[in-house]
Amino acid sequence: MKRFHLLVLMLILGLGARAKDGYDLWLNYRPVKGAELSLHYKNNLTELIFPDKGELVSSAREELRTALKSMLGVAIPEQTKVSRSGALMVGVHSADIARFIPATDLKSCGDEGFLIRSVTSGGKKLTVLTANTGRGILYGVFALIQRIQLGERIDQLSISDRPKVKVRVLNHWDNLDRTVERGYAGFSLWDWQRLPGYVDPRYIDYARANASIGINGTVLTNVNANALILTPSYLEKVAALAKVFRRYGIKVYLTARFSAPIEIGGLKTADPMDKEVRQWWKEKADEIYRYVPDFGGFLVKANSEGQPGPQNYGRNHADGANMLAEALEPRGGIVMWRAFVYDNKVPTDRAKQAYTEFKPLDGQFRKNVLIQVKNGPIDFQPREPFHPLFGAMPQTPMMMEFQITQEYLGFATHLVYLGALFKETLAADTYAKGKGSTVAKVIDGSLDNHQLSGMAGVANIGNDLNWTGHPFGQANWYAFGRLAWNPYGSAEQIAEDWLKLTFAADKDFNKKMTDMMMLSREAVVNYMTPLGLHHIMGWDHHYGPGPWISNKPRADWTSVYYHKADSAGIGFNRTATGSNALEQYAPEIRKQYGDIGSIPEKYLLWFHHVNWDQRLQSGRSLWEELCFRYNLGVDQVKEIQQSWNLQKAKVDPRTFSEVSSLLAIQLKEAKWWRDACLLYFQTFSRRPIPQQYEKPAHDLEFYEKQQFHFVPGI
Ligand code: BDP
Repeated sequence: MKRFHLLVLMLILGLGARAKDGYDLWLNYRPVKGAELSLHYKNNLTELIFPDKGELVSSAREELRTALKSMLGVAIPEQTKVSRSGALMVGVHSADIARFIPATDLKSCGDEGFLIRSVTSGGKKLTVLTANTGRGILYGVFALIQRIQLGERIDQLSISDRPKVKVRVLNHWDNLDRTVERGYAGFSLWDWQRLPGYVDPRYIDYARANASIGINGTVLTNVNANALILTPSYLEKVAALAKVFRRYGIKVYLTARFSAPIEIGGLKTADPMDKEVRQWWKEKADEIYRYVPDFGGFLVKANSEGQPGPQNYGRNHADGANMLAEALEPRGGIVMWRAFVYDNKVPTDRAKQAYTEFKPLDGQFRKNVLIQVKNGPIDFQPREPFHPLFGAMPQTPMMMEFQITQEYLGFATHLVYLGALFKETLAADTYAKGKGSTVAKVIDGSLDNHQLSGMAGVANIGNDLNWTGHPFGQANWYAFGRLAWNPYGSAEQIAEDWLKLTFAADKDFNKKMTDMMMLSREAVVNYMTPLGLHHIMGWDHHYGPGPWISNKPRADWTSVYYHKADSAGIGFNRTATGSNALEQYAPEIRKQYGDIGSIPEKYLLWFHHVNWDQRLQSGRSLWEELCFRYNLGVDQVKEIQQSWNLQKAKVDPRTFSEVSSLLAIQLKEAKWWRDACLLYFQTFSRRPIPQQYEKPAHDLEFYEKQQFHFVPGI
């Protein structure tokens, strides 16, 4: 009896084991709170009608059933026809549904959008959820479930939504041995050894989570690709995954190693102009489509960081991309060709190289090629200005690549809400066609009228029980999906929605935790790379500070290459008197950023080498401001800790203590960053760290000597 009561209590409080371990993500479907609201849902969900039986509609139906049962505590009867008020009818548009919603209303839905409407017919009130496709239905069902999770009423609905970006994909940097490059949440989810025979049910949950935020594709393999994935024994495994994901509207993509024709095809060359090579790729594409009829296409990293590519044969990126695009085109596949290229042998600023290589190729790519560009010109730093290629290639669809995994932002240990980072880039103005030409408009294709558009996020997911390592890492996965669906969405709103769905606490919690999440991104910038500093992390593994890194095989992998500290000052002069990377931006930006007086200070040292005594907006000298910022970052982590501690009563104990422990590590590491960087930069500035700040715990030598073994992610 006692045990029974405990169980009931746990159910009521939504504290089942699942709620604590984080496995259910934002889909934990807790029981609705409050009798009045429960009654409202019960009155407006008296019966369910699913007129059609397609594969995706069946997934939607299953999800809705599970969700309603769990949230309302009762199984809602299913009928073939509307028999009473409060019915919910869900189906792809058909004659049945046309009685309530005319076909013309669905024009705006496209092939992924949906409509949800409260209507009255024959004296009965009902809700109709419809779309042009099963995928639209699935997204609509998740939207309706989310409304109920958020405690919103559902009796006067008039919702119409569709994604603004076409290809919304996760990029898994997962290797075939299950290690994950730059992954900090365990090993790869893909259990290649046991596939295709054993299909882990977790793949379904992965697909559900993605579908719930509108992600419609997944690239299974690392950009540093292994050609073996394109061989039959692996394609068979890929097909098994694709089968699971298809039911949730998720297409599978693979990374294509450019030298595959040699490595697995036995050819002597991979020259994209060679007839045999071209034929090999065509046959390979046909073969893949035999295994995966709806295969999405290839993601390619070529001639970058040692990966093979068309330049090995004197050809350019367009030649390489077009060869693959041609092979995929008959079946509707696409090529996502990465612009993350730079060459140590090119004697110019690395920040300029992608633009220099790609801009002249504008207009030369086939219609089914997207150029996938990282958000900034260097490499996923805590803060970068937007990549100058956005807005610079109007004839080519440009795809965004964000990094959800926190390679440079404290791994899965630091609480950093990336919605704020993503949004900052998307909202940036490229001025490509005058004021208001935001990166979001480039990405969604609206600026230059492209049908094809895309956004990729390098996944932060592994086989950790809670998927992402840090419980708040889930918010970054969630925010990526939401912003890929709608790049104009608000980072705050998304954070708040995630908090409500995940923790189901009160208003005060939502408000305080949203503020905390928004602050977390500024905090990491301050304690790692304030004022436009970048790429000063530990060598190779990228763990912790390493501003002293120099004398490595490649100059552009060292830190001194980027911060250029000397006795006069610090920062990379990218103006006309320096590398002139600034020249790659629109005149409006050149003008504003070219001047120390008008550049936003967050980008100051990205574009200027600034004198240590230069006065900044605060009235402090550059050196003082650097000391101030590094200390501010540490204080902000303390602030985050305090906010979290105040919510103790509202979070389940397991999550509370996990986040608390991680925040304690984060604080320690924030201090480590601050002390190591300030002591190192002080050797150039030769100025004291102002009295009011905490003294570094050790001397510089101590920090420089730190060595780490078996750091995850490499
Ligand atoms: C860098 C990572 C490296 C990736 C590379 C890429 O350190 O592991 O392979 O980007 O994006 O950030 O290709």
